[in-house]
Amino acid sequence: MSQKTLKPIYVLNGPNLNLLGVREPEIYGYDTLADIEARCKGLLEGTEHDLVFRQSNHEGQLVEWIQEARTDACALIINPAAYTHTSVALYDALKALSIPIIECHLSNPHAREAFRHHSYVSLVAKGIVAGFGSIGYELAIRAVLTLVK
Ligand code: CA2
Repeated sequence: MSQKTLKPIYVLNGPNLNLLGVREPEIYGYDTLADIEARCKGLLEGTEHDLVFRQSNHEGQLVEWIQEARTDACALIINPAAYTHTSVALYDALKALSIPIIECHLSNPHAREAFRHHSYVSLVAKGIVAGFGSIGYELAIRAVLTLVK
């Protein structure tokens, strides 16, 4: 098995995204998180980057992984889910990173309830992908590959 020579791309997912493909497909689509992970992995075949793809329902766990990404990742793609709109803790953790951060959403939060219109994460994101469903993750991976080249 050959070792990849460059740091991995981290993809972190926030609360309830483990329910993807199981509940509310009219908003979030039919793909599961495992389907999305497999397609993102496929995009990294033939590159020197591995994928670290994780989901947690816990804010503190996400903070720990963001801190880990500071040293271990070349870039971070994050769908913070509801914490997008509420979490100063995630914002503070993200602010400490010097790698590119891409904010990724399945839906377009700006076309939804007013409480989804503000994002703490956007303040520190290099770019945002939203509203394209699960392929948004692949668009984010492609953006990262261009950014870290
Ligand atoms: O559109 C997105 O990706 C969101 O980050 C999804 C969050 C929402 O709070 C954000 O405003 C926008 C919600 C994730 C909940 O995921 C579920 C998936 C399937 C069934 C139920 C919830």
